[in-house]
Amino acid sequence: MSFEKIPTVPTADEVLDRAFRRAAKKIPEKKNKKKANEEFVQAAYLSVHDKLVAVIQSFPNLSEEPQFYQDIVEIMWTTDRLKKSLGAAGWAARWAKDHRGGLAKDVRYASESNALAARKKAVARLASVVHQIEDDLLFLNEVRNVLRKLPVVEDVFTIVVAGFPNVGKSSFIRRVSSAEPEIASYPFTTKGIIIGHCYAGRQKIQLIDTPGLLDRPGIERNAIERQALSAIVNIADILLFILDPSGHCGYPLDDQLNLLEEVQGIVSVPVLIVANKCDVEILPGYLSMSTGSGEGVEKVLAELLVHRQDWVPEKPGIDQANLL
Ligand SMILES: Nc1nc2c(ncn2[C@@H]2O[C@H](COP(=O)(O)OP(=O)(O)O)[C@@H](O)[C@H]2O)c(=O)[nH]1
Ligand SMILES: [Mg+2]
Repeated sequence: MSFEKIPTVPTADEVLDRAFRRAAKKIPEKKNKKKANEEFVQAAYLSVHDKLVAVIQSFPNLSEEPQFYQDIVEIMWTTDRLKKSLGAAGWAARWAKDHRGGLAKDVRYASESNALAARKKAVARLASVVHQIEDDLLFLNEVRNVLRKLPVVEDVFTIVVAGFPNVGKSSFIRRVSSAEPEIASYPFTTKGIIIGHCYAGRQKIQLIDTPGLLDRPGIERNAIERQALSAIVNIADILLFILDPSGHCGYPLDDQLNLLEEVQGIVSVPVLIVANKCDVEILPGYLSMSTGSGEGVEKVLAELLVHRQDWVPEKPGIDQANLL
């Protein structure tokens, strides 16, 4: 699923402003001031409740999404932190619901002269509760801002393309994709992640880039970057490692082979190694292609797709026939 549509999470003050604006509409039309104050409280509490419930419901249930998203949340903030903040919003929503009737009653049974004071007390308590989750709301909005820019990763057979910068990873994905690949952000790098798709018969295949994560020796990678790399690698059903023996990419072949060895140590899926830019230089003993001219590209794709027969979804989907 795409997270693009998660709405902005309001701040505590925005939740309250909205609630009081709605509540204020109740006042002028009522002759009976006590009744008006009671309805003000009812409306404000209801508005807070409904808004917070909407916030919670607009967040994806990560356990129903591909593992990739949970990994990202875990790396950036931890899923516990997210659960805690959603829980806090839920607590405030429930509080508003549970106290709405009682505090409105306080206004109703107050003396004429005390009704406004009772309303103010109810409003102050509501404001205090909503302010208690101020940081949680800010945090949820931060998560929302990252989630909505993430690439759309699907639970389909996935080819992850690795190799030094400029070896031809993006060119490969562009060449085999049936539509223009999408560029999304990956929060751990400044480079965009490229995702393309192609079809093998009716089976959808996903191709994904590893931006900015494999462009230097692993020893220079910090803990977060190692996790960020593994989140992408975890999606892979097969890894395509592209070498550029021509050296046009700017990295000596020895460095590329060292990186390859390192990558082979990280992944548990098969690794297909291909020497690119065969229009410039051929590396004996390796499968070769040119993502420039297109030579050999179909054969490489076919080799990758051999492995798709073993593919199983992360979770079995619902079989519609079983529902009937
Ligand atoms: N000569 C030649 N150049 C290529 C080939 N494939 C890609 N390039 C060039 O290599 C550069 C980097 O390609 P790109 O796909 O962006 O590499 P990435 O950084 O690994 O994604 C670009 O200037 C391409 O035009 C090829 O097969 N032959
Ligand atoms: Mg690229």
